[in-house]
Amino acid sequence: MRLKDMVLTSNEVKQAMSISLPMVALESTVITHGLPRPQNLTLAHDMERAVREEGATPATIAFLDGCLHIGLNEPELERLANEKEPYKVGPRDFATVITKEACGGTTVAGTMFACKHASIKVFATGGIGGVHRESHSDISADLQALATIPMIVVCAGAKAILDLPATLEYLETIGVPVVGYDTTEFPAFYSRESGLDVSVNLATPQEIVHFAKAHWDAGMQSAVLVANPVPLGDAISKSEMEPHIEQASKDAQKKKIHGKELTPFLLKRINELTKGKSMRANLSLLLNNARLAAQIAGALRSREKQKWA
Ligand code: PSU
Ligand code: MN
Repeated sequence: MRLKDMVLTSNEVKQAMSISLPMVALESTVITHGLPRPQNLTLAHDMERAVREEGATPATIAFLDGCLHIGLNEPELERLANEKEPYKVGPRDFATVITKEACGGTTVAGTMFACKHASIKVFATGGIGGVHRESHSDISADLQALATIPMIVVCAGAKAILDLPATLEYLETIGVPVVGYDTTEFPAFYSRESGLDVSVNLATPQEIVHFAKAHWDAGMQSAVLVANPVPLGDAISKSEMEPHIEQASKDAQKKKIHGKELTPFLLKRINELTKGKSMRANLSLLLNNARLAAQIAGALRSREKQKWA
């Protein structure tokens, strides 16, 4: 059996693809592991709505009963958000969920792999994974996917719980350009500032598409990472966040939490320590990224149309 035999594409996505409408992929680990219930389902709806409002079609990607879904209908989305023990599905877990006929949320890396299969070029997430502070050998599979799958990924930087300088060095090593959207500073997820530089600063979706095309025309096979800072009103300063992140990191080490449990544990613990403030920033940046990704998908479509006109 080939992957295509286990892929189910929703009617909405099929129709949109048949007439080449702009399309934005959305990941689902944020639904299954990143946010508590019921905020996870509300967020999933809000992200899809944000994409539609900008004139693009959302394709939320996830595993249900061992099948890889490209686009979920309403009952499927509700089921995923309420699933008791969903898997967190990175590339190494595809065979596990397929053979167990299980359900799971796809990570950034897992979602990118699905996008490659479905020929979706634009993807929105919250923050990518990277090199962890707790252990430099815990490097997210997201980085490997960014190195090898040519598409545009919109995020609010890497998650602040990571070692950001090490993550940026790694991105440079694997040839992934980091585009600051209207900023020269690499955003740090909850915060707009990190003290670290992006590789290029671009101000419009059209410029981002132009840049990505140049990257791929030059023969590169890697992704273009767009870093979109969290909206001002919901941003939390780095100095306010840092003690909470350090505390959460200490707690994780004390509890010997590692591997795929580490990121969900840290996000949850930080939400407790900030009394819900970090989750508000997280929700806000997710919507902001969905909007920008939809605008980029629109610009990409316009450019392709011009090319064939
Ligand atoms: N962004 C969020 N919340 C999340 C994630 C991203 O706002 O929960 C998820 C993504 O799916 C990402 C994963 O791929 O966290 C990274 O996990 P790890 O460090 O184990 O690779
Ligand atoms: Mn990890």
